[in-house]
Amino acid sequence: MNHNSSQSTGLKAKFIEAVLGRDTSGASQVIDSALELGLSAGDIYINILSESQLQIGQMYHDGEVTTALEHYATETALTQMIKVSNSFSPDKTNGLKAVVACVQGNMHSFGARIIADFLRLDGWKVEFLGSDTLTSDLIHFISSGGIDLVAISVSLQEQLPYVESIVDALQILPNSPKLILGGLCELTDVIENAKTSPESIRIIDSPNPLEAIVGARILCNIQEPNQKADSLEDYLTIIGNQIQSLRKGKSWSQSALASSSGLDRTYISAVEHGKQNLTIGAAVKLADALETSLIDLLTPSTK
Ligand code: B12
Repeated sequence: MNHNSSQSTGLKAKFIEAVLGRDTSGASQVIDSALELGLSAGDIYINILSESQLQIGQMYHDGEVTTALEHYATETALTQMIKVSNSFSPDKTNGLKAVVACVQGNMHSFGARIIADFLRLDGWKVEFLGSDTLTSDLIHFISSGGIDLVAISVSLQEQLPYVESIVDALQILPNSPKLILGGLCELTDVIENAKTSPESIRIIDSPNPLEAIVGARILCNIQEPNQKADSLEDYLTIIGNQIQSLRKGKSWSQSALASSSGLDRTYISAVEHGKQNLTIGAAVKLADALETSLIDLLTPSTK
């Protein structure tokens, strides 16, 4: 494990301990330490805040913590996210606007909030609506116009009819925004039922928020011409080239990057050749080793 990964693992444990001990200022101090240590936004969001949310949320689902404590944990993490989000700013804005919301009935707002913050850090102007948004109100909100992308989080099968209503409503809007769907629910039927064009909708079935960013960029066609990615394969090739050029910029062999990142050399070789769908953990390790931010590593076309 490299330096930053072991730091974030230690900080995650401290954050969970503070939250379970209802020590709000202790939890805040953990995130202050992460920022002072220079951890990247991606590292703090993914390895500390999301991981803690998953762990404490699972304790709630297993009956080990009360609803009150789970809600306190969620709100504490969300408060810290504001601080983290305010500590980083995008390299440049892309002039596009996104609305991020949880579909009607979905109380799992945490993941959607991460997507909202990652989009903002990727240069989007973002309106985040939080949990459980009434379908008719959401459609009305979007109909005001000027919105390029709608990102909807879905967690349970019973929410699918609402998603279908949103898909149908978006299709008939003038300048209809693109739509990305994600969350903890199987969504492929939505596209089949809606018979919408694949150019206007994309399902992201990965817990990796960076895949949401990539999907959004592809849908809204904001790659630079020489970086245009039409598919995941294209994107992996672009990322592979980016990692290789950062490595060569340090005059490192693949073995040197392997030892610095704690990853296998053959894995790095596959990544550089665009043959490996990077896990989020590996992306964080590579970004740390190459001394770049996760977002900059994975969205080279913003440079
Ligand atoms: C925390 C939690 C809760 C919290 C949510 C707090 C909050 N404000 O978010 C509370 C306690 C409210 C809750 C309630 C319930 N929960 Co719950 N919950 C969880 C838990 C433990 C973690 C979810 C989480 O925050 N993960 C961390 C975030 C960062 O990850 P994420 O949500 O997956 O989001 C990422 C991706 O999915 C993706 N993504 C998410 N949204 C979007 C949107 C777009 C556009 C894109 C591109 C990507 C994307 O990117 C995100 C960032 O990495 C999961 C267990 C699990 N393993 O996931 C269960 C889980 C999601 N819950 C579940 C259930 C069943 C429920 C309840 C029905 C339980 C109950 N009987 O009351 C209720 C439902 C409430 C409702 N109507 O929505 C099930 C869902 C199963 C399913 N899909 O069929 C899970 C999987 C638990 C389980 N193993 O059974 N839950």
